[in-house]
Amino acid sequence: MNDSCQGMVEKVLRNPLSRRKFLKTLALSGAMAMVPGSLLQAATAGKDISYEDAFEIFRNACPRNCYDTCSIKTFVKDGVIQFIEGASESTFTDGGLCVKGFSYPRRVYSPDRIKYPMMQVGRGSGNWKRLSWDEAIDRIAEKILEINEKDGNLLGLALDKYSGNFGITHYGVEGMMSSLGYTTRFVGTPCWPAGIDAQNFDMGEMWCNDPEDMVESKYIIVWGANPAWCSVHSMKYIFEAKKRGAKIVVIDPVMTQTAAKADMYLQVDTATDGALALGMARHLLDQGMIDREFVNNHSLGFEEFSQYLKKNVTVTWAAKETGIPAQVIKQIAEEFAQADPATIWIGYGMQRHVNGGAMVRAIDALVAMTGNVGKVGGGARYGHLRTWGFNYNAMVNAAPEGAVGMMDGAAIKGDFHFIGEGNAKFTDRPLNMNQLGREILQTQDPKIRMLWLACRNPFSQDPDTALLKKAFDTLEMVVVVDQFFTKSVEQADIVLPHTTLFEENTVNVGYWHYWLSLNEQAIKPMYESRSDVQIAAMLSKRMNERQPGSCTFPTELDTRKWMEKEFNKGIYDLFGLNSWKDLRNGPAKAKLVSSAAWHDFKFKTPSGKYEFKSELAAQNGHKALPEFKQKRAATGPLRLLTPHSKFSLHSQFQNLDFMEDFNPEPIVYLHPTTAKTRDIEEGVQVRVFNQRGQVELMARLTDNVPPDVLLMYEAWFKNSDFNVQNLLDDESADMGSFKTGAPGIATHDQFANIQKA
Ligand SMILES: Nc1nc2c(c(=O)[nH]1)N[C@H]1C(S)=C(S)[C@@H](COP(=O)(O)OP(=O)(O)OC[C@H]3O[C@@H](n4cnc5c(=O)[nH]c(N)nc54)[C@H](O)[C@@H]3O)O[C@H]1N2
Ligand SMILES: Nc1nc2c(c(=O)[nH]1)N[C@H]1C(S)=C(S)[C@@H](COP(=O)(O)OP(=O)(O)OC[C@H]3O[C@@H](n4cnc5c(=O)[nH]c(N)nc54)[C@H](O)[C@@H]3O)O[C@H]1N2
Ligand SMILES: [Mo]
Repeated sequence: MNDSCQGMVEKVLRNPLSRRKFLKTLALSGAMAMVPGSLLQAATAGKDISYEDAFEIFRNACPRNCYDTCSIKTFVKDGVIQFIEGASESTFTDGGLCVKGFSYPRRVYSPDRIKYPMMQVGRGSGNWKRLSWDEAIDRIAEKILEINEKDGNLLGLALDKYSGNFGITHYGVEGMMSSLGYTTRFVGTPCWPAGIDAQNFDMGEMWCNDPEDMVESKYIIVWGANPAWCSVHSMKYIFEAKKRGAKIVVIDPVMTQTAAKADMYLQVDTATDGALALGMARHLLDQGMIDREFVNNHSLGFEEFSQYLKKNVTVTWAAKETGIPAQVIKQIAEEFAQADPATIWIGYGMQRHVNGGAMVRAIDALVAMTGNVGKVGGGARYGHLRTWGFNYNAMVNAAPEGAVGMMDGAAIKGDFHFIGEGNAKFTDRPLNMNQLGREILQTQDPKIRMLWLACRNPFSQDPDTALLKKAFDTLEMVVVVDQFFTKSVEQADIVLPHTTLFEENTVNVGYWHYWLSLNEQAIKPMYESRSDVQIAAMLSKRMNERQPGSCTFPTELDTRKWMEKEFNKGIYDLFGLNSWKDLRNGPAKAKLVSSAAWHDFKFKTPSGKYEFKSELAAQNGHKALPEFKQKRAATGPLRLLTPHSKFSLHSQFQNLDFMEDFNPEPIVYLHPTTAKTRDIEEGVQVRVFNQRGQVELMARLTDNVPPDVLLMYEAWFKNSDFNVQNLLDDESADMGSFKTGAPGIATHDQFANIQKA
């Protein structure tokens, strides 16, 4: 920003009204991330207004399932949120939020919020009647007791919860279920499980470098990720690395906003990335461009991997598979191997395929054989859970005396489930979250009678809407805890109003950066909303009133006390805190020994080394080596990609008035040649369809997408029937079961056709 621009900004920022308007404009234009937090601070600090005096300031955190998990500063006057900003104390958030983050006040004060507990007379009818909390909870308690009475256990009660809010205390929902008895749990994750397993096989754990150390990289490949939209705060590190001379390469079938900022963009054929990585590996082997020191001392099975490459892989073959010219494959392989350090950001979008886990393993191998694992500025970056060592006291609840469950012991595996301790004899019943409809329809003895949805919106986020609807029709009661009348709420009997992040206390960490943020209650709960743990306490109270001893969850609960109880010595030591109260001064960063994951080369694999050859992978039904795995055979003429939008986080945010202004309607993007063969012109209404269903929306022609691809972004437009899930099936990804208890989902291995509406 130049001086005169800076002066103008300062002037605008001095007036609170124009300041807010300015921030709003910036936020909505997506330019906010470009304004340094320090400038916003400098513009007001010690000048005409000091916001410390004018407002009560609270610490908050964005609890959405997002790389960035932003630290927020909230400015309140007379009990009303006036505006929010990114916390400047976090070098990651760096004083800025994303376009969605800046819309939060519109979310809190949206007239569309669910205000009271309500009951729908006839699912899908829209005939909602207000209930008191007492009536709502009583109906729910009655149904739970009825199920126990009928079946002799509570396996007919199922929980489906995922990532609506990752605040640590929200694991109280799982605790609530455990405290009722043994129930059915939808396990796994629709998000990143194939890659998690892949990294566990290769390195023994998913662990990534601090994203802030990307500034040290000399070569960055962003492989199947779109941080310009999905992790806006990471872009400053990529830009800084570029400024210091790094080359940025983006590999994606779609020419994304991230690709537009790169030095080089490779439009790879979808789901052929494994071939590309292996082709690069073969070329490096031929050229002798291998880090022998790493391979010899810290890895296992490189010889077998080399043999595999020599026998099965050529650059010519890789070029044919991927659509990337052989010369380019050789060039980026050599550049990657020569740069020191070089890193690959392995995107979650890339692994949502039937061969997604295998592709991640091939890419990991490329990073490892060039000696970039364990290096500052290097790394096969995917994600981490190293800062998640809380107490999870809200979920540690024993089942009531005499509760009965599944007999086959330890049925739920993986690190990602928060389930009751159990009692040696019984466990919960795990089902695959990614096949919700199918599982509800198939499960018997006992059948699923009642479903509890919290932090989860399957009718917007799960495949095959028609199948899901059929499954929900078999359920006797559906309870949804949410903030808005979502597509899933439309299919519920009872809806309970949930607070927004500003109305409760919790604590947040990320799975990408290493920051910890407090989330303080900044305003009173709006209307009659309550948080997930408060609802659990209300339910426990009523269960025990109706049948003493039927629920072990606490019956009274203060969200702040529960937040406090989450902290322990491990967390304090890791973040250098004396007390959680220190976080009132701002978020804290983990005191890392090194910014590099695996800096000590002590891998957590069975051999303690990086495993090019993994027996564990073989034991789990995969190839021991990171071999090529074929993509899914097409089930329709065009591939359908439905990745994440700039304006929404899954089903959240796009329903707010700000977003509707900026992104008023859904769009399908297709290549002009594909459009031409179907007589489709720019801007016309089209029908995208396949065996499962259809959607109608506007067509946009662009060569940013390849000719074989239809691209539309997942999102919930509240005034439209548009739903990408009408078109998806529930095909599984190759990996995920090992660490998350269920395979991932092949979200991007979907096919459809298109014609004029
Ligand atoms: N087609 C397609 N489908 C996809 C994907 C894709 O790329 N394409 N991506 C997949 C991925 S990566 C993910 S992570 C999943 C996400 O799937 P979900 O986790 O289901 O998605 P969200 O829309 O983020 O959140 C679900 C609901 O939680 C509610 N909520 C927010 N805060 C709270 C709270 O504090 N308490 C309660 N009880 N509810 C709350 C929100 O209002 C929202 O309705 O979707 C997957 N589905
Ligand atoms: N604005 C915004 N930010 C978000 C989210 C959001 O919904 N909106 N969601 C959050 C969540 S839960 C997640 S999981 C992350 C997701 O973050 P990302 O992984 O960055 O995002 P996605 O949109 O899922 O997919 C990224 C890219 O993968 C590409 N892709 C699909 N198939 C292939 C393939 O076969 N090969 C290659 N090379 N690329 C492929 C898509 O074209 C897309 O551009 O973002 C988080 N941040
Ligand atoms: Mo996700």
